[in-house]
Amino acid sequence: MENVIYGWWLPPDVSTHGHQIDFIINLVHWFMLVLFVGWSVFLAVALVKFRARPGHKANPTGVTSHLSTYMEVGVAVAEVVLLVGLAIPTWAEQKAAVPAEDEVGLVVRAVGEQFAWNFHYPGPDGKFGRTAIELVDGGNPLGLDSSDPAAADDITTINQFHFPVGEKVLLYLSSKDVIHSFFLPVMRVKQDAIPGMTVPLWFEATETGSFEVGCAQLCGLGHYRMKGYMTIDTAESFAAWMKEQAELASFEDDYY
Ligand SMILES: [Cu+2]
Repeated sequence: MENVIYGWWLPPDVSTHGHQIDFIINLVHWFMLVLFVGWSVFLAVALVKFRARPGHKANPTGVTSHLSTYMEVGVAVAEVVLLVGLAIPTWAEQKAAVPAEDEVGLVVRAVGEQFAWNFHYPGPDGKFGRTAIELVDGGNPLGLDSSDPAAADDITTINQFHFPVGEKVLLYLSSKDVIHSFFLPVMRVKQDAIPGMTVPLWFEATETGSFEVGCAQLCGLGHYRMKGYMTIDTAESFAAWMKEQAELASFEDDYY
C-alpha cells in the first residue's frame, strides 16, 4: 500500500489486531447514532405534545409511563456490555498480554523528544547498548554509550521507523522530556510516552507500505511537526535497510 490518502472515515488498517478496535469504534458510533435519533425524537415529541396552546396549559409533568425508565436501563446495560464484554477483553489482549522477546521478530525502542521520534535497534547481537542521559547531545540523541560492547552494532534513527511485515514487533516506548503519544494510525497503536517509564507495546503488520508516525499528545510549540515515517518492509528489504543503516553508521564513525 503506497501513498495512503486518508478518507472521511478511519485510516486503512494493516494490523492483525486492528479489526477488533475498528469493530468497537463502529459499534459505538452506530449505538450513539441510535441514541441521538432516539433522544431527538423524544425531545421533539415532548416539546409538541406538552406545549401551551389555545385551550391547553403547558404540562410540566410530561410523560408518566415507565417506558423511558426502561429505555434508560436498557442503554446502561448496553454500555456495560460494551465495556465489560468488548472493550476490556480487547484492551487486555493487546496491553496486558505482551509477548516475550524470544516470541517476536523484532525488538526496538522508541523514544519521544520535543519534537521527534528516535528509534533504537539492537543490531545483530540482539542487545541494546547502554544509554545514559549525560551522553545525550546533538549527534547522539539517545545518549548511546559507545564504550559499551553491546552498543557497537546498534542502529539509531531519527523519525525513520522500519519493521518487517508478518512478524510481531515488540517496542519499548519512553520519552526524554515531556509526555508524548506514540501514534501509528494504520497499526491502530496509540500509547502515551511518559518520562521515567518504559511501556511495552506490540503489533504485527499484514501489509507492506509507507505510513506516518504521529504524536497524539500536545507536547509543545513544535507538536505539529513531530512526525515520523513508518515503513513496513518485506523481510528482505528490512534486512537490506538494516545493512544500509549499519554502513551509514560506520561511515559516520570514520568520518567524524
Ligand atoms: Cu510529542
